[in-house]
Amino acid sequence: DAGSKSGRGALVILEGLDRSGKSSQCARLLSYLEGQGCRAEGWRFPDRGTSVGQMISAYLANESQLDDRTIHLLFSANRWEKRALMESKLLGGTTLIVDRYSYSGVAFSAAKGLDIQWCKAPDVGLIAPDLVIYLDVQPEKAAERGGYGGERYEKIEFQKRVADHYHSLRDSTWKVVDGSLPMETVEEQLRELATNCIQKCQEKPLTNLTW
Ligand code: 2DT
Ligand code: MG
Repeated sequence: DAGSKSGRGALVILEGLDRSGKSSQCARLLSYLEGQGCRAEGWRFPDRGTSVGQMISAYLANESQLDDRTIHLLFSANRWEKRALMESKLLGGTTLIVDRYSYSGVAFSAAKGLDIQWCKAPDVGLIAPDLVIYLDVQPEKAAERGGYGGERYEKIEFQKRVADHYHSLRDSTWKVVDGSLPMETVEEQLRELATNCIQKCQEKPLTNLTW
């Protein structure tokens, strides 16, 4: 069963544009897994609760200005400062459902024009996800969903470039889910993907992100 104490937890990442439904779906998936007796936690990046996270949050709110490479490295540092805890949770059998990870890091910074290899480099050695679910929503559709919250990056032209970069990052660990389908349909697909993943990776060792 998905909640077996014997194996490690799974690292499941949700990625997608702003307003693609990631946060709602993460919450729904988490409560489903908990209801199944599976040990699971919901995480998100940026984690705005740390001191690095507070610098990121101020930048996103346009309360501070930072050089593009500097903010990129802060986003990466914000994952590095959580790596040890992430590893111990996973090895202890807790599944992590994570709203954004290194793919957001690369897609958003590359959309500003930074070199992709340069963007990938600082995240080498973070824990590699077992599953990346990309919620695929057209930038125009995402923008219609109650609009954006006014943070930096929440502009349609920018989101289109982010979408292109996400596209080029897709690899074998990715599952693309049509995020424009009804919420319940998306939810059902995520349940199935996550449950399969949790079962399959129980006996697999953790690996590091190499891109
Ligand atoms: P939320 O709206 O999900 O809080 O994200 N971002 C995120 C980056 O540019 N680099 C990163 O490494 C991460 C994790 C995406 C806030 C914004 O931060 C962007 C949207
Ligand atoms: Mg946002």
